[in-house]
Amino acid sequence: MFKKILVANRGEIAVRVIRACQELGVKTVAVYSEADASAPHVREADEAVLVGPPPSSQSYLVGERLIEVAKRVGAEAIHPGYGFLSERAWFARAVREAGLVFIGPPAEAIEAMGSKTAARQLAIAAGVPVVPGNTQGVKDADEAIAIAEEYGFPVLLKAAAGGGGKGMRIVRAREELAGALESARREAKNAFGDDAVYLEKYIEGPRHVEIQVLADGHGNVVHLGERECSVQRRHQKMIEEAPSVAVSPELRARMGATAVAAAKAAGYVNAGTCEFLLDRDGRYYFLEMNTRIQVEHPVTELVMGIDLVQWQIRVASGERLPFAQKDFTPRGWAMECRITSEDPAHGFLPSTGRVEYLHLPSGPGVRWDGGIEAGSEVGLHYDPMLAKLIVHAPTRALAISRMRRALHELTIDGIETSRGFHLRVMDDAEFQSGDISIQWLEQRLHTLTAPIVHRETLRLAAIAAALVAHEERTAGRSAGTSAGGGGANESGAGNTGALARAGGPTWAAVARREALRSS
Ligand code: MV4
Repeated sequence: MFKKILVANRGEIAVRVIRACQELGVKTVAVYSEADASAPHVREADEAVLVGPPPSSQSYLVGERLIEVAKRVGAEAIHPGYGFLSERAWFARAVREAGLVFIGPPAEAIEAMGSKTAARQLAIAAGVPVVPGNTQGVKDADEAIAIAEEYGFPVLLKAAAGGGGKGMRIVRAREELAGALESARREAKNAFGDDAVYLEKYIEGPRHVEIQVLADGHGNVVHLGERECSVQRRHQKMIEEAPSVAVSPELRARMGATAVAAAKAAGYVNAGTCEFLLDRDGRYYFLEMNTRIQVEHPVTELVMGIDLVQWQIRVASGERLPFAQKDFTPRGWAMECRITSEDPAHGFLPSTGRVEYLHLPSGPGVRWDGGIEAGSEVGLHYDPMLAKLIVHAPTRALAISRMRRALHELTIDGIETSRGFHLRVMDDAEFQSGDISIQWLEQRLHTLTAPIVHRETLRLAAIAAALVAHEERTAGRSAGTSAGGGGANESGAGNTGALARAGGPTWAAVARREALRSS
């Protein structure tokens, strides 16, 4: 096992990797930008090194500097987390050439999966089902029209170098194809420096289901079942769960075997994820492979009872996987809500400021993977995802109740977050039924983010306001203008207690808890 690992990331995933290292008895070195000097990942690590100014292009993305730091402090390996340098083949190669271990797949596997057309060719050669379409960039509009007519409209134009939806265009009719091809090319060129675009049949209303794989350097590859990731907005996932209501044990075994075949074909080692579209008839199509640990890995950890980040480190140090495929059957249900500094009431606009107060949920089946604390400054330099709230329960319905309970326990003051949005999803009947697709959230967004002011809520708010006003008048009469903090607290507690007794329903309990917490 390694003695010391450099964690080339920030936020919750840096903390997650540090925790895994602590449990393995491995020392950790954090790196940080000037904006992160007092961040939790810096404090939790055994050592920390400043690597540059706030913009990630001058800090977390400067691979050569991170490698230099690793060598200087005597780290033997680098864990890249997700995002940043995690899927840059050149970085994985540079780490290896510096005599260090990259805790992730070989550079060659990153490259093989990095080009979507190359990944499709590799998948087809391995007998992995892909969406009907071509595997080379299209030459021009005439060729694109010929291919589209072979498969039938609608078709989807995709950037060969792409991923994450950039350079994608749905084309529903022949007349639209030339224009769409032009704009897809422009977008692809801008985003990836490569204007190659290919074409697939467009699958309507599928689910996004992905399979976790884990491979060691001795040829052993297992899959750890699926994650359901359909609740997403603009290619940003919001809620993930494991297992998926749409995946039977039989389908899990088939999709799992497919993911293992794709991983083997790519010479894959370490943790990785194969993304699939699952259509309404239960047919599945390989989309791409994510060659990193993913944000949503905890839901798999909870249902499979395995620490994926520890196993990333173990296989990178040369250990063999001790598991057989039959060791992995999902137990219960896990669900994750991404807690972001975005304002759902205003189109998910990024929110910035200081976390003035933070109360974390706990209790049975609740896990918080976070990178913030009270006092943290949330700016615009990095991703708005602050933390993940993950629950585990025996059934999906109980996981939803548990998530609702945990979201109620969570208080984040000072910035807007996605908390309230998640509460509304948990209360949504369609979400509860599990009948969702990748289009579900965007179709439903309006109702999920519209202000809700029921007549009854208004009436209760008016009663509460009257009671508070009365309390203040009474307090003003009995206490002097220099009344101490203790007195004010007592009267506050008594007041909300009275409200809770008077009101009865949940609004009063919620108001009481929130008021007591932030006072
Ligand atoms: C598709 C598709 C429908 N048909 N391909 C989105 C990003 C990239 N990973 C591939 N994506 C899609 N490819 C065909 N032939 C729909 C999507 C898609 C999507 C996929 C997974 C999760 C969310 C999505 C949101 C919009 C579109």
